[in-house]
Amino acid sequence: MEPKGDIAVIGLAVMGQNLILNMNDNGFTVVAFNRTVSKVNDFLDGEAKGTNIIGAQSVEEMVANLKRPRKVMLMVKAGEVVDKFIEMVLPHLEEGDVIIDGGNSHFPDTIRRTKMLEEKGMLYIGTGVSGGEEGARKGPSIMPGGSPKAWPLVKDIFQAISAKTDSGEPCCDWVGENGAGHYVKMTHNGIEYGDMQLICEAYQLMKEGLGLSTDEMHEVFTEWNKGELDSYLIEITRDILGYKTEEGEVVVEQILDTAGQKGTGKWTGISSLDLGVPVTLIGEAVFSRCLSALKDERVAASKVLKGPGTSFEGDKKVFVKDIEKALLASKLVSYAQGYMLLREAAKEHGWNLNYGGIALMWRGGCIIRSTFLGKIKEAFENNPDLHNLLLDDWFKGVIDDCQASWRKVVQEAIRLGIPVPAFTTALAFYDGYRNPRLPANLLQAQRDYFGAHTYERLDKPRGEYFHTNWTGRGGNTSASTYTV
Ligand code: NBP
Repeated sequence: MEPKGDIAVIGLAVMGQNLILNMNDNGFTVVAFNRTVSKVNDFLDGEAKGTNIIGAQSVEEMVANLKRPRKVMLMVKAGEVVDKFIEMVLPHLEEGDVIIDGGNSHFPDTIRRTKMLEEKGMLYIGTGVSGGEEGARKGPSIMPGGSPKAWPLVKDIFQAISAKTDSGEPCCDWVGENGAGHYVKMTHNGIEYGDMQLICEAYQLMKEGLGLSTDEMHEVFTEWNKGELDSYLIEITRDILGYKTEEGEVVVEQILDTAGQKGTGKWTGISSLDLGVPVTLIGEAVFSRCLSALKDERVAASKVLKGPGTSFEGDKKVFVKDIEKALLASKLVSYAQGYMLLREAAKEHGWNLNYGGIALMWRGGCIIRSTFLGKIKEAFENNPDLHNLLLDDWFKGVIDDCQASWRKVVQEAIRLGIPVPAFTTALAFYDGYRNPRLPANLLQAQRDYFGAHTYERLDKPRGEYFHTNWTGRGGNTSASTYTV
């Protein structure tokens, strides 16, 4: 009998099951497999009952049910498990077959796996899938990269199951070679960390600084979601603040204030340090989670360390509007930094990234989805060579409009002793980026003073290096290998 399966999915946890059901809804025949095989039967008897989904009891049976070229998608825990399954599946595949990793793999692993599989004549895709459980079921944002020849083989399936923008475009397109898809997903998650941190800072300013109740803040977020900030994260924050148990308990206020993390924000920070890109807002967002995790230390310190002891004295309504503008301006900086990172990574890895297309992929289905992403797409449509989003007319106009409020919010937060690291770093980046003369001249002098690291001069061509014998004792020999 001819095999019927269009694609196999290994991994029947929340993401795998929902993606399979989504594929089935879109008319594809999916073969399901899982390490714990009993879960295959549970799935077929439960959620998958009455569908065309085929259950496999072994890798052999799974592969035998697939049409050629075979497509096997892994939706399993990232890390060694992916390598283990590749090893298990590989002997049963033939040249031109495709293995797809849809988990949150780290991009260097995807680069390595693509190379290894291509050397064996197979094709590989590493794809970010964003949107959580609901996205997987109803339409996630999908960011595939890897072997370019694999894209036409999976395009129909991926674009059919992906989220769609309001104008019906799929939130899924080819990102680039080897690790590009997972890199873009990692950056997405980093930006998600930044957006969440900004929202949390706005919440703390309103709660501690202005003394607003959760009901009042629910109203504020309801309003914000009707304007430029309209986004999934503002929407769920509105709902969280409005959520009460039957007994009237405001659940968010009962939650322990220590944030967890799974590593994608940290990976983004590490990559930005490796590439020398100042992605400061995501860095602060990761560190803020780390600081929150020091709960016991913070509680102890709160009894010893004093703040300014000041309180807010202005017009609360006006200040809430200022916070909205500070949030928007900071968010713009965060996305500009994220795109700076993508640009540098593309240069480093030889990826030809479609920047507007990436904004479109994030437009629907994923956690950072927002109307504002349409503006990023427009910015790259207007100028495909745009060097920095902050230089786009729309971005510049918004920052001009928000700047006074942004500065007021940061000043007031500092006056009140309320930590707003993401708002602050965004503003510091903005002021640094627009400054033609930073104090790095002094820094270079210091480096040259203690380590003879040399410096370039304003009045000489770039690439010509000078050393000063600052103390009269150091001599005129400059360092060639010692770098600080
Ligand atoms: P998990 O990340 O919890 O992984 C569960 C799957 O991995 C199951 O099939 C499990 O098999 C298998 N597995 C594990 Br755990 N250890 C294994 C091992 N040592 N050997 C073989 N198989 C093993 O599932 P998920 O939350 O559905 O996520 C799947 C992927 O998608 C992950 O990479 C995740 O980071 C990514 N992702 C998740 C979300 C989300 O919202 N959850 C969103 C976006 C992306 P078993 O049933 O036999 O234990």
